[in-house]
Amino acid sequence: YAQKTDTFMGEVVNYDEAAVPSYTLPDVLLTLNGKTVKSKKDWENERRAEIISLFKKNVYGQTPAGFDSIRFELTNHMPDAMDGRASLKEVTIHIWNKGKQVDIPFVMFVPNNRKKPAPVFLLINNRSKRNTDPTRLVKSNFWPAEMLVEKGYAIAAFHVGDAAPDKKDAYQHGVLDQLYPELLAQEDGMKAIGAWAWAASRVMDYFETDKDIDVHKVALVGHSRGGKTSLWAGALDQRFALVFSSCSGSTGASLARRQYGETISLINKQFGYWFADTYKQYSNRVNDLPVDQHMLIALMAPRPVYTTNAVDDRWADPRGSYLSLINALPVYKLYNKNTALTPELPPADSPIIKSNIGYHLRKGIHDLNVYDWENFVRFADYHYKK
Ligand code: GTR
Repeated sequence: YAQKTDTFMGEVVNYDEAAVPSYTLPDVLLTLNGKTVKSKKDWENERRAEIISLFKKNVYGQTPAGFDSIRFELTNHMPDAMDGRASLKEVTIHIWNKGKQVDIPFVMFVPNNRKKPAPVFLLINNRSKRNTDPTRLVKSNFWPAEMLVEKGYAIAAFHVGDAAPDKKDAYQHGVLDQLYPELLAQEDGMKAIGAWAWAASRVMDYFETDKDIDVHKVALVGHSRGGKTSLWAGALDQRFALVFSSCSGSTGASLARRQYGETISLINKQFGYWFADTYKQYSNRVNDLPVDQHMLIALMAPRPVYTTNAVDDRWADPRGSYLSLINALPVYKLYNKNTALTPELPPADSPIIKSNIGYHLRKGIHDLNVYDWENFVRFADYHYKK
């Protein structure tokens, strides 16, 4: 017996499919001045940029134009980590803008047994740094580094807190107040998620300088709030070849208009500091939002994208997340990119791998675990033809 409603922060939370209101999604191919996009050229030259600016203005906030300089400092290098199977690199990225500086450290293991630069998975880590322990005294299913190395992939991670602390009273202390104070003053300026996505792109800047890494095979992974971020970062920065989003839910992969589980109103109440202030105006009028999350998925096209849900994670609305994928299909079709998506949400533990849009619904709770990573690797193997 599953409860059909709940209350949280003074609001009713709907978990009843029958109570999902009827809604009309904004047409991903229809431009603001009423033109239907029919070619990838029109998509790329017109509608794609329009959708990015709608997400900036109304959801995730405006992003910075650039910075004055960047430097990568190798702070630790162990060529014989993991019993000789991998090289450990710890790098600190120093970024300067208008005389101020931010340091973003990250950790990476690169497999030693290879003849070519390695493809890499970069995790946007929103949990404790213990999960990405460079010493490997702590091993975590959230970042199963040994398994990735064994399968021929490099694995890297940075922590969100080094770009913007994940706290409502402290998120500004980092990228925002140091480098881009003007964005903090703007009603539609980016906040924590914007800063985390920006940091993912700075790690990408580093990969472009490291001959051990195949820059054409950089996969971005995020879970939950990190999964919202991986989608937004993948939309903004097309250097990411593959994007994985685990249990990202509201303002990630799930359609807002379904109002199932976490709503815009609830996420703004609890986590307003992740999004632009302008997002608050949609708390009680979701149907006025000029975007919905299928348009975020569409921004990945023609690159492969993979999202997940967990059966017990109704808060993240698994069906609403699957419907985002389905409603992003028109853009993949412009590129003649086929998918193996079934019209309805697939059963639990039946991953869709051989497809430009991949998906699985996993049994169990809201998490990112070895089962998820194993399927991410299968998806990458398939697309990289390994
Ligand atoms: C929840 C939040 C979700 C999701 C999650 C997480 O409390 O409501 O949107 O981001 O946290 O990041 O684990």
